[in-house]
Amino acid sequence: MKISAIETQGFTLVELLVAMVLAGVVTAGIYSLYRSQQRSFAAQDELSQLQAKMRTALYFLERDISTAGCDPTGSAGAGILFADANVIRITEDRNANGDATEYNEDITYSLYTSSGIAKLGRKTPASASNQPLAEYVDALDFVYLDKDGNPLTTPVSEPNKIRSVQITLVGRTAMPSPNYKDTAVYSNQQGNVVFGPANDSYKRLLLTTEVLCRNMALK
Ligand SMILES: [Ca+2]
Repeated sequence: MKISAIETQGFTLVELLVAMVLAGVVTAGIYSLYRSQQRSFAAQDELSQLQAKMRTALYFLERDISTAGCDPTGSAGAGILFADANVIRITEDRNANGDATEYNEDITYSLYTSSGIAKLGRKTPASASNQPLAEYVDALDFVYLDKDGNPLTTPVSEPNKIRSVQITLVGRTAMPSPNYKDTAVYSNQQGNVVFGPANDSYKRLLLTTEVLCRNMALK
């Protein structure tokens, strides 16, 4: 009688199987939720990295271009030396020694490719090689405006007429996002397309600003 009582209180094989299946379903559900959360965190991380690198790149561009032509002695010949739609070369005599060809004084910005990755390069001085400011940059676009705010044809034949520069950057995440397709067209402040549609799985960010070149008004 005692043994029989224990038997009736135990699990049948069917009950055990049902319990195992239920446990399996719950575990699979938890794992699936965990995976999707993990993917979501990774995507968030990619996006914040993209924002950080783009803001840093734009900060350098703004800082250097806004002080182009700084020439305290008036003898360094500083200014905007080359102004094309995707390349800019500026000089400034930061240490006021009458020479604007030194490191951090003669600066060229352009896109270049190394190890198969498109990068925004900052080259200084002119004889140096590109230093990467940001990776996975799809577009770097400059629009040069004269004193009346009219765009100058590029490459600008008379860079001394430049009073402000509209800078537009398009960058993407390093990793693709599953189930995402970037069909967007990216335009500069003039409404001209600078990139896209890429129709790929990378998320992108466009940053644009207009920089006043105060020293250029003194030319
Ligand atoms: Ca100098």
